[in-house]
Amino acid sequence: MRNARWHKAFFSIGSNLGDKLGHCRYGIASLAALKDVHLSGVSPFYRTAPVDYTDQDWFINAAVRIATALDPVSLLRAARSIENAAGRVRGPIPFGPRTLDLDLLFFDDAIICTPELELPHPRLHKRRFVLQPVCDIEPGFVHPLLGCSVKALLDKLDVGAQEVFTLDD
Ligand code: PH2
Ligand code: MG
Ligand code: MG
Repeated sequence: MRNARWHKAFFSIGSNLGDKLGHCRYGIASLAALKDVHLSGVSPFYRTAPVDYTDQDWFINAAVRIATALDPVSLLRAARSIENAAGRVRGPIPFGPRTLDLDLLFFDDAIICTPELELPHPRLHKRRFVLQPVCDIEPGFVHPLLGCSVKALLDKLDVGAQEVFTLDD
């Protein structure tokens, strides 16, 4: 590859159906196996209480950082194919149960707002299950719209809200 520019991106990984941990591991391994994608950071796994739609099972969540020569939309589409390969069925409940969810959070400092892709992810700054694992990888990463670090965003969340435990707890 000549003159490809390499970008930094973060994904949130989640599952609350079936073999949750297995699905998350499959998602991470499949992202790492993509052409023009290299894994540069992986968080621990967390057990997390469901948010937004609470009448569903707890999730396993994690985050990864990658270096990629892909563009954001190609990366998004590749992630959607991986979700589908993990048996993801897009049901009627917007925030409902899923075998595998790979959410593109950041792509460098890109700000994108199209029907297909919104960057940074529009809800990431309110979600402990996203911010905690991203902070495990790179606490100083700056949210390009909010202008503060992911660690500062994590510290702003209400104490006690949104239970997040490491898998060993
Ligand atoms: N994903 C959702 C909705 N709610 N809650 C937790 N704890 N973890 C998730 O990954 C999650 C959620 C929709 O994508
Ligand atoms: Mg999601
Ligand atoms: Mg998603």
